[in-house]
Amino acid sequence: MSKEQVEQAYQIAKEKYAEIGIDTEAVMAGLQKIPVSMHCWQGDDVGGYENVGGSELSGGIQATGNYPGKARDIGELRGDIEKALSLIPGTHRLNLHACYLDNGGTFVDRDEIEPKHFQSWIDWGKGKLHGMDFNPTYFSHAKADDGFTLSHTDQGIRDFWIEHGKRCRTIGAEMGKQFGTTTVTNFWMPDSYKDTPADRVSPRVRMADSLDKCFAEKIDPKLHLDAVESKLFGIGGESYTVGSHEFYMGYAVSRQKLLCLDAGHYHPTEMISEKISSIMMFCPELLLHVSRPVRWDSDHVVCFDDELQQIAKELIRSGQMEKVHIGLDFFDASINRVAAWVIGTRNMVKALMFAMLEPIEELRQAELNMNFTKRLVMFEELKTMPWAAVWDYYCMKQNVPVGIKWFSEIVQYEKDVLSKR
Ligand code: RNT
Ligand code: ZN
Repeated sequence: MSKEQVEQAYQIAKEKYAEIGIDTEAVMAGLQKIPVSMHCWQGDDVGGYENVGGSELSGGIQATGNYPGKARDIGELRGDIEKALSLIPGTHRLNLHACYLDNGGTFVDRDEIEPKHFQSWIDWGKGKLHGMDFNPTYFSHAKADDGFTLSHTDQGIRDFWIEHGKRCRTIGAEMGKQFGTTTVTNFWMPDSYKDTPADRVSPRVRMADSLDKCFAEKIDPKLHLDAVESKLFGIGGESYTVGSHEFYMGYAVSRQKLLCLDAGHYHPTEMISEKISSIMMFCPELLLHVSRPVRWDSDHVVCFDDELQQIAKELIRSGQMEKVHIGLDFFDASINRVAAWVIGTRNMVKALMFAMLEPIEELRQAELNMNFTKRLVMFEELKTMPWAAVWDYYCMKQNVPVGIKWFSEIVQYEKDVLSKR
């Protein structure tokens, strides 16, 4: 499509939306202000650069596939992230894991990391990113090999991981300070039993106690916020997960922390879109790990499916986007990794735009009047409104490729860069 055609299609769409009371210009202006936190770990299959040549992934998560071209070092990863960001409309955030530290080639253990090990990331991100988010890495480490970290029976191991958590908060706060936007540091621990436990209580008591120790230091919430992430099960931890949904919901509400809802961490018919409104009533803010579960895997590339659309609608309808932090969490090693980032992140932004194009007041009114017929009629008609023309125009205005054109850039990048690795 030529520039003129994109504009023509947009003009028609703009008029159609105006008829139902939607100002597409305002939608685009609003959309531009919503950053998505793109996760660094799609680029190298969650390996990190703590050890030369990457680490063995543990903690019940798996990146499957062996597509060539994975980023072998920080430089390659940054290049790949830059390529992905150049194809995604808007200004976004980068979500880093502690194991992506820049240790200059000398091993630095998790209980020794400092802001200086992330300074090169911060310097690189300035001017490119809206900000950074952070995660302690409680997996792929000898002290996590038996499946337990902060809830371990051994006090020494717990202390090691508490120290890691504290240091990660300091690093997160430094990122928040240097970018001038709030960094969310998200705690996910794989602690779990493969088989039925005799005691479900004690590990949870130890986990809560360790987390309280990690969070003891008060940090300015403008710079930094803490989040905790639950999970249903992991590979090798099928029978009992210390950090279940109930555990973290109770923890987050009682400590006024952010709860992280990962779309892949629930029973197959349980949807996080249904949970958002309740969590926002009782937690100060909300973190999302937008992902896509498929059978046992919780981390497929985010598609423009029903659940993504519902998630975006719940967020936008809440009218409290300032309390929402949108992160992505998927890792697919079976396709071009840069393309995976672009597909998932563009879909997230696209779903937000689709949600913003909804005449929510009219829908609410129909519902208040018990006019469920009108509500259903409107939902169905909205699906075929020309929202894609608004999306194309938004991409054009943001100077990123329109439609499938972004993919030719990936094909070229694979030829020029990825295939030479
Ligand atoms: C694992 C959690 C967690 C990780 C990342 C790498 O099941 O979803 O968020 O995916 O920390
Ligand atoms: Zn997650």
